[in-house]
Amino acid sequence: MIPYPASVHEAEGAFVLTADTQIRVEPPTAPLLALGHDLAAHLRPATGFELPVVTGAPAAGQLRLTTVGADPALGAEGYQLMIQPDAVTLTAPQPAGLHWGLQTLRQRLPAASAWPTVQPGPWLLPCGSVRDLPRFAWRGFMLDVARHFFDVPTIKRIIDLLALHKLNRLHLHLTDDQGWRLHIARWPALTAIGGATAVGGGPGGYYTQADYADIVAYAQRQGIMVIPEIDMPGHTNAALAAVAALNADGAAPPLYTGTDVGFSSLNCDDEWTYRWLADVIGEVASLTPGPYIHIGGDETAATPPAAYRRFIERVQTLVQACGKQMIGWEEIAHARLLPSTVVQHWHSDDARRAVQQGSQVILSPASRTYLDMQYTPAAPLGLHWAGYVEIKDTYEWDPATYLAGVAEDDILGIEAPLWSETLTTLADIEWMAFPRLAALAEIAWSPANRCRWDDFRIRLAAHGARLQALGVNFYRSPQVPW
Ligand code: TNX
Repeated sequence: MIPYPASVHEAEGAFVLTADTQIRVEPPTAPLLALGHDLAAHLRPATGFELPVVTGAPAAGQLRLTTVGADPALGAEGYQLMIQPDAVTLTAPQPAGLHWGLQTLRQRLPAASAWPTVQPGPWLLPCGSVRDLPRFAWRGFMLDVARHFFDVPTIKRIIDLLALHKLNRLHLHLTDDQGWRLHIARWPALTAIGGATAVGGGPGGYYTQADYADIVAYAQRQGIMVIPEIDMPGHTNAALAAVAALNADGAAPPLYTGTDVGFSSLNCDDEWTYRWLADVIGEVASLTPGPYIHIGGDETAATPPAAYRRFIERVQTLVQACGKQMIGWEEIAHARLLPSTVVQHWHSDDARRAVQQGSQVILSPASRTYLDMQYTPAAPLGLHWAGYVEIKDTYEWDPATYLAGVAEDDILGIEAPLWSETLTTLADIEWMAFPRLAALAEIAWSPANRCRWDDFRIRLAAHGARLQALGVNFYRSPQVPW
């Protein structure tokens, strides 16, 4: 099981999944019925069993999903799983907890249960009980869809893999120098012009608002919140190329297909910039059911520092006016922040300033969690400005002691970003993300005293068979006894 549950008791015997097994949900509400059907859909291909979802009186041989009698101390995401010879009972106060418990249930079955075609079985669930809830509320993955664009089916596939690992945040880096990837109705040139290319000069692409709503809804059904990032005031060449009036001299620069950073900036002293931003942030907010909007704020070598601070404070007010909380990369801690603003650490000690201002922090230390770092010098994909990041590097650190002046209570959670300068396909994404994302998921979810590398690498080897069954193109690290 990855991430390893907070507490596990093993017992004798097993529940055997057969052609007669039913899935029973109680009470029969729409979210619980949907979870029952999800479970059946996961297990049907490999087992060949129907696994009907029923709502009547309990009977022997059932997989039961229920909120009845759940311990409220399990919170928004916790669950209890009891496996006995005659029944499997998953209990949680909230549907989200049942959803995470189902991922544990899937992982208690043999890896063969994850294949898309019928396998021989038998389908044994070892008896025992699990009581589980997450360490951190924020367990994230970021994908850069700006340097290279990835279509909706690719994003949905990634969402499925995040859910399997109990990750609950998908941060989409939607804009950068090389591309603007979300349609803005009042400014269609942003995507028509700014979305037309990518790193290396490919065709680019963008999400319509319907595409984006589809992603958000698909993620929501899997317990995952989507966080949109519109990066500013730097990383804005695509916007500057699309909307000439954003430039101080009124002249749009050409589109950019290289990989330099820090050369573009919005004009922070022009009121027109803020009127345009109010339109953009307003539309993004209206597409966002969650409470957060990420405004980037990183690597602004082309913005004078005082103008940068004023800019961040004004944008914070704009985000707040839309009823949202602002998130920004660590550089924003140089501005005056509201306590509700969240700061994302990536490589400096700016996060300490954020904590001193009362903000919470998301930890994404590049040398640990940047999934775009090469595994080794021989790895064909990735960069190495923060070093080489093997699976053990991603696993073996404790968020609570990582940054001086940033304690466990200051940490909203952790997130692994995947920047896409060198990545063009789903296979590339999977190879960079897995298995490092499994390591990140465990340190985000499991209690610190359960996170032991020697134990994790053995479980990861077994988990590899499951990833293979799911068709994931993962890196066979020599650190793991596959
Ligand atoms: C730094 S991390 C960046 C990105 C790059 C990344 C490459 C951060 C906030 N900015 O613009 O894509 O390094 O690893």
